[in-house]
Amino acid sequence: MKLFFALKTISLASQIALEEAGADYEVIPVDLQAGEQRSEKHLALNPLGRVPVLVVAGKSLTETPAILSYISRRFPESQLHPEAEMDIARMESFNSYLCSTVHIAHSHRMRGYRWADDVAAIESMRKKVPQTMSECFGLIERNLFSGPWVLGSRYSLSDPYLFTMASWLEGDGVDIRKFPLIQDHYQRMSERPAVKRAIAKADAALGAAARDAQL
Ligand SMILES: N[C@@H](CCC(=O)N[C@@H](CS)C(=O)NCC(=O)O)C(=O)O
Repeated sequence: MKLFFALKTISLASQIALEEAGADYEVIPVDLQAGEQRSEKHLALNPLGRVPVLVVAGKSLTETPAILSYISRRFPESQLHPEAEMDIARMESFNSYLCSTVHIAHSHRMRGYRWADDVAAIESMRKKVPQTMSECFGLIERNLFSGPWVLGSRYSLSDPYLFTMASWLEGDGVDIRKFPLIQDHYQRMSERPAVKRAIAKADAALGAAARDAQL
């Protein structure tokens, strides 16, 4: 398996899940700043021009909820997927909220050009990000998060997904301390060996890519 990723993006959630599952995979950096996501080569993998892309036996999988779900089913022993139907539905509901609402709110900071051409409109969208991200995380803290993990006592795919988005809060102008449950979750996630391994592996791949670029 090959995971096409970029630093500080949602691809970290899939990478943590691969680490939790003990999967054998390779990470391949995509340079978003240089626009590599819009290269012919990357568009052949993901016509949307985004990361992550998980390539399995030559086939591309895109969209974080689907990639996470694939990893949990491919590695059932990892227990990343709950057994009870209602827990599975709650996990999917949470992950859908992150994908369809929280990620979009965050994207208004750097990708406002997707929704408007007018410079003032783009700036107005950017300015609203601290408010919309605070509202999203407020809802998670009050209504969606059971604790100590998203679903309660059971660690699941929702945890690396939430952790990755919580890592964006500072850059989005939101103080994580406003959300004590999420702050505690973020801290505990940071200490998980799978999270440390994922970050180290991504850093090493970027180091290698930077070295290759200099050759
Ligand atoms: N719905 C997709 C969103 C993927 C996405 O937007 N990824 C961002 C990074 S967080 C990206 O690749 N952006 C590059 C661009 O917009 O040019 C998912 O959940 O995987």
